[in-house]
Amino acid sequence: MVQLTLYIGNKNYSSWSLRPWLAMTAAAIPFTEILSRFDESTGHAHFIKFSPTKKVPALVIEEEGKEPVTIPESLAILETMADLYPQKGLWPESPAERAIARSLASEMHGGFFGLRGECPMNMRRKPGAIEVSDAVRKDVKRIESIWQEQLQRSGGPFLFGEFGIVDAMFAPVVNRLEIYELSDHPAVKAYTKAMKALPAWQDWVEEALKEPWVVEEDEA
Ligand SMILES: N[C@@H](CCC(=O)N[C@@H](CS)C(=O)NCC(=O)O)C(=O)O
Repeated sequence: MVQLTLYIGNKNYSSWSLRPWLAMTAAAIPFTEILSRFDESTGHAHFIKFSPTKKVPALVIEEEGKEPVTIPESLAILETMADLYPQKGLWPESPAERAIARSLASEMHGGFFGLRGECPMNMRRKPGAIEVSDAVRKDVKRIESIWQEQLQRSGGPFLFGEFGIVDAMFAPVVNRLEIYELSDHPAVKAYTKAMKALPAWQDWVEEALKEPWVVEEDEA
């Protein structure tokens, strides 16, 4: 039997931590969570104890008789969950749908730099618009079109019907679009409603709101 330990940064701001935590929690995959706070004063030097990239999230997989394995990349953690728990349906079943889902998850993982850079995830922030660049507006347009197309194709409530990896990848964007009032597109409204109804999302937010730490650079 495998033992999974997921290291995360915090719940208010750490968007990369949210992704695997949300998917693993929503899919009822058993894991131990270790919250290791950011420490800007040292450049998060202590992360090196569990993450070779000095970033979170990091997943440690322990299996009897084998060397522990560490995965310090969110999308690779999610892929590994799909491998270890194929019955959880974290990717769509059909190869063609799975290919589209993988493409969208990769697009999120390796793109949307405007939105990610200017509009940090912040669970406790009250909604209010900020000045944003054209790059952010372009990212928002692309996200609106992905969500609209996928909700239409799948019938919702998530991008491929049931909640899966691709939804975990886009989850932090739901918060960003809402708190910076970046979109009033109907697909964004519908998807936000579905995400916020997820018990795993509600658990994450509840715990985020209890955190006292303030990261100035993430307070846009
Ligand atoms: N490509 C990584 C990105 C991870 C990442 O940037 N994590 C942030 C927190 S959300 C971090 O650890 N930042 C600390 C640093 O950059 O030193 C992934 O997908 O997991």
